[in-house]
Amino acid sequence: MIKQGIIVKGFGNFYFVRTEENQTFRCSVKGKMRLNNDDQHNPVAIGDNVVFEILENAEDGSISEVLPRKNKLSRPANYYTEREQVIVANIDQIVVVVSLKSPNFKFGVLDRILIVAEREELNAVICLNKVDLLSPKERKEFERIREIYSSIGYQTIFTSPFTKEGIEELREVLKNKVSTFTGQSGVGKSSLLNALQPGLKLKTTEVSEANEKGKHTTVHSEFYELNFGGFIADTPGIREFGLWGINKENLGTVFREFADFVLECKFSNCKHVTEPKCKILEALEKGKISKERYKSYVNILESV
Ligand SMILES: Nc1nc2c(ncn2[C@@H]2O[C@H](COP(=O)(O)OP(=O)(O)OP(=O)(O)O)[C@@H](O)[C@H]2O)c(=O)[nH]1
Ligand SMILES: [Mg+2]
Ligand SMILES: [Zn+2]
Repeated sequence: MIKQGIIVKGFGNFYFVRTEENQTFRCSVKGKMRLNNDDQHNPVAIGDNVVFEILENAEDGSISEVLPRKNKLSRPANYYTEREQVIVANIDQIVVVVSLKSPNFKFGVLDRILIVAEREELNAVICLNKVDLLSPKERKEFERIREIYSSIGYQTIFTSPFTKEGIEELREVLKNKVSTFTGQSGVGKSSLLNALQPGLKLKTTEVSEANEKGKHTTVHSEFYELNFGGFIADTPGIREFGLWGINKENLGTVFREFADFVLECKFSNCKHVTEPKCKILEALEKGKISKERYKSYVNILESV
């Protein structure tokens, strides 16, 4: 029998597909589909709408087709290739989780994720997590970072799964939407999900004291149904999505607060670094663009 459903979980070579009738089948991907997908590490990802055939045992299935995606988040499959590994498809919004310390905050990591959200025209919400760890002085520093992003229109929430700060606000954001958590390993994605929905009991691990790095506790991506409405994917920690489609020419347009200025630069191919009559440099001078975001822009410009 041929059925259609959504991939809710990927595990090894298997994908768990949920149908409209709320039945879940463990599916593999037809060999032919793998062969036809040379440039992609995996032909399917969680969130994908797929067509599959139920096998004789009535529990397993075989995926034969992926329906067109409305959007996708991917990363290079590994350090050596440009092959794309899709992490999640067909979502309504991204929740980027960051922390000030343990692991330390990095503008570049957040900004690279936001670039991809802009490219995919996805709403991005920023969770500034682990606020319970902060001294008053550190909290001020986190507030300054928060202001940089809220002033350019991103919804920002201070959160802590321990003190429950921000958890109710986060529930409102997620309600009746399909979302995904993303961010570095150890920032607290799985912990936040455990706080949002007590009973889930997702695995979490302490961040290493020695190198301030997370331990990649979450190793597969999975969608969870929220009991207050909606779905959210927990995904393994990443530093960045792939910046496919972003080049030196269009980078300025995916920094959302740059958009108003870039059209006014004297040169239409302005890179906003040394050119005369550059509106971005002018805006930076006047404090209309933050130094931190501009610095990210320059760093990323060198890398694309
Ligand atoms: N103090 C404090 N610790 C937190 C908070 N959120 C998470 N943690 C701790 O940070 C560590 C890492 O949390 P995880 O939820 O495993 O992080 P993750 O983002 O899911 O990490 P990966 O699965 O590796 O990507 C755990 O020891 C958590 O208990 C918080 O708000 N405050
Ligand atoms: Mg996790
Ligand atoms: Zn310019």
